Amino acid sequence: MIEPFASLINFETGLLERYDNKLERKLTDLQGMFSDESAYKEALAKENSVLYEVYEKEVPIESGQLAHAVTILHPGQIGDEYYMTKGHFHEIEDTAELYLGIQGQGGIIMQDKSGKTSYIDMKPGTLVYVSPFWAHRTVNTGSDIFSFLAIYPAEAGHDYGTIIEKGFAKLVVEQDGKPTLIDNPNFGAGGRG
Ligand code: M6P
Ligand code: ZN
Repeated sequence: MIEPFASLINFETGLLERYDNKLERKLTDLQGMFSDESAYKEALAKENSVLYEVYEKEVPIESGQLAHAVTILHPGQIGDEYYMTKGHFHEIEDTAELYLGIQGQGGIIMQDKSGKTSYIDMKPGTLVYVSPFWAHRTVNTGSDIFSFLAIYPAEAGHDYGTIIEKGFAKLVVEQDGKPTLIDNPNFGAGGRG
């Protein structure tokens, strides 16, 4: 049993205050995931930049508990592709997740096991229901930080392997100054994207 508790999302800064754990994901953590390999290498040669940070409250990892975290995704691109999270299915596949946009402009790409995708634009207040069995990855399509809250069953777990192997069927890229979805030419064929 844990006692009820509260943390605080600062709507001015988009940050979670009074978090327990912080996770940083850098360019090297997304090796092989961006479509434009030479743009990736060029960016990495300059700096192993932090792409996003995940601030989470700690709850017991057991059935009935709700994990929750605020992710700050930095603005930027690798080639035409926006900075993004790794993306994952849940290990316990039949678990859903809620995403709430807090600050900035972004989007979420979701994909089921057959490769069917769904893309939803996110701004502060957008509440996305990520259905069970759907992988999910967020992108920052703005020029400032994109911050969002995620709430999910604590025991759900992260399956990154399927995404590393197959990628997402669509890439979110900037075209004519706008976020655009294009087919991932490498989908299913050993990753990238
Ligand atoms: C959200 C949640 C977390 C996830 C994080 C970063 O906060 O879905 O579970 O870890 O985004 O996404 P990823 O794990 O795909 O890098
Ligand atoms: Zn998830």
